[in-house]
Amino acid sequence: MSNHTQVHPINNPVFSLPPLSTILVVIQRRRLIWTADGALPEDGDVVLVLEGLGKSLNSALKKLFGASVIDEELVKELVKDIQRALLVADVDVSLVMAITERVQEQALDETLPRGVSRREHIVRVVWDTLAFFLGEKTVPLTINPGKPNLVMMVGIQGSGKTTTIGKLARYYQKRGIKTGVICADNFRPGAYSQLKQLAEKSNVPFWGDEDEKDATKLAKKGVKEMQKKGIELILLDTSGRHREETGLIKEMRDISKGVKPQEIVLVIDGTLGQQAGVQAAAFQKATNIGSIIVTKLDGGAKGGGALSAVAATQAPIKFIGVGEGMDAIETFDPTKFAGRLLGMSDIRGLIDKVREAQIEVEEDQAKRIMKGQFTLKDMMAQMKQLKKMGPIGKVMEMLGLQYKLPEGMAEIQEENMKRWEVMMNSMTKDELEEPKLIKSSRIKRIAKGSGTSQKDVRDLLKQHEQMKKMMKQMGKQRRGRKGGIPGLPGLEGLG
Ligand SMILES: Nc1nc2c(ncn2[C@@H]2O[C@H](COP(=O)(O)OP(=O)(O)OP(=O)(O)O)[C@@H](O)[C@H]2O)c(=O)[nH]1
Ligand SMILES: [Mg+2]
Repeated sequence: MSNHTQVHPINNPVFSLPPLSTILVVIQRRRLIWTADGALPEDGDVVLVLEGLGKSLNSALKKLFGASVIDEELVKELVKDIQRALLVADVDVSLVMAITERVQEQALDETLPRGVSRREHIVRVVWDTLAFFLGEKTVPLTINPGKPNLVMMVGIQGSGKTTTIGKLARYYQKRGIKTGVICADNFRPGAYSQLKQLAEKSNVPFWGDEDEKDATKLAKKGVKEMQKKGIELILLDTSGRHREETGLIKEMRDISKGVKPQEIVLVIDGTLGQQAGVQAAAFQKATNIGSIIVTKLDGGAKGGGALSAVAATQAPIKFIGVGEGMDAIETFDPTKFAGRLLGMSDIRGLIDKVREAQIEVEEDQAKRIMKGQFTLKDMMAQMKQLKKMGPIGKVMEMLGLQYKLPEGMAEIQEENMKRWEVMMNSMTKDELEEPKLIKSSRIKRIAKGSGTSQKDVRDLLKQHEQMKKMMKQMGKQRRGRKGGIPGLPGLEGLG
């Protein structure tokens, strides 16, 4: 879990630095440090689903970043650490071997892409490998808007079908899809009222009939009712009746024949560990399972095993359940998920973006800046690079930066950045290299030339000075290996 206090500097009275320079510094800090010595975020965005697994993978990678030399020995150690982490998370042994072999093979691969450090390369290999073994990226449920789309949930007793239906109803309702739920579980007492309550909470129509004993008839009637209401997404809850698959699969087939769902979703309990894979395979063999939802990944230590085992059956995992609450559901994106396991929210996205924009900071430049030699020209270059990477808010997200900008703040900062750029464009080359030259007459000239006020120019200079100081400090801390920007509560360890 993140230990960041979520006080945003802007809202923090102790914090006196202008926010934009701070944001720039924080963003640059991460990039520069990656470039200068390839450091990994101290804890990053580790709001983990599989906390244990994530922590141990993260600390395995940290070793990599702490090491002074990267050689075969170190890679072997890293591979061992990863193996241990995966095995403890109940990942199947053969899968663990396959994963780590791949890492070992590629980690010391001689040809590094341009501008990628060995450390970055290894992180990426680990990342790619995990994502690869977690399966393809899937799309959420396929829904044709304006038409009734019937999705049937199946799964053994207690796997989480009813809860998941409640979550999905809310998820899709929020996204503007008219959603309704049907209870076709005439087996478990209380099934009717359980779903009814969930539906009421999420404000979606519910249909059920406690007196109807035939599940197929129940389902059929329900679907008709929902169609009458013009419901676009009909979620059909079925009974889990059995602890094992056989009897359940028969009932499932009967209902499915009766109502012809667009998609059958198998709900599997993630605390089953590797056994979840066996179950997924059995269902897949017997019926036309369209997708899988793995639940209860918030709890037990076995989630890693469950996920990887289910993924290994090639069944598309579309959502994961991460709690009992109605919002505790997430779409499953292997790449993102692997990143979270490693403690970074989207390193691949970042690396790709950096490549795209060709904004590799030269190592020399990074080191120079962190020694405190930071000119206005550097600042301008950084802003330009930042702009190419996308909106500030998005960039921060990609970097796994914890704090969220208050509503509208990213836009304001972008406006500020534009103004800075105009001012800098009115400066001479010498001034950009040596801001100390900029005294009052020059300030006047720059303000005039850029259509801004003298105060604006002074502000810019002040902010540049602050950034310079902060960059230098961060360089010092880096050398002393202690994170944190002074005066920036909640940002400790972001480098
Ligand atoms: N922690 C956690 N609990 C969950 C999750 N999903 C479901 N549960 C819990 O698991 C239990 C069973 O969930 P249900 O939704 O009733 O399961 P079901 O598959 O409908 O069960 P039957 O109708 O008896 O077959 C409930 O206590 C849920 O709160 C999850 O993602 N995390
Ligand atoms: Mg149920």
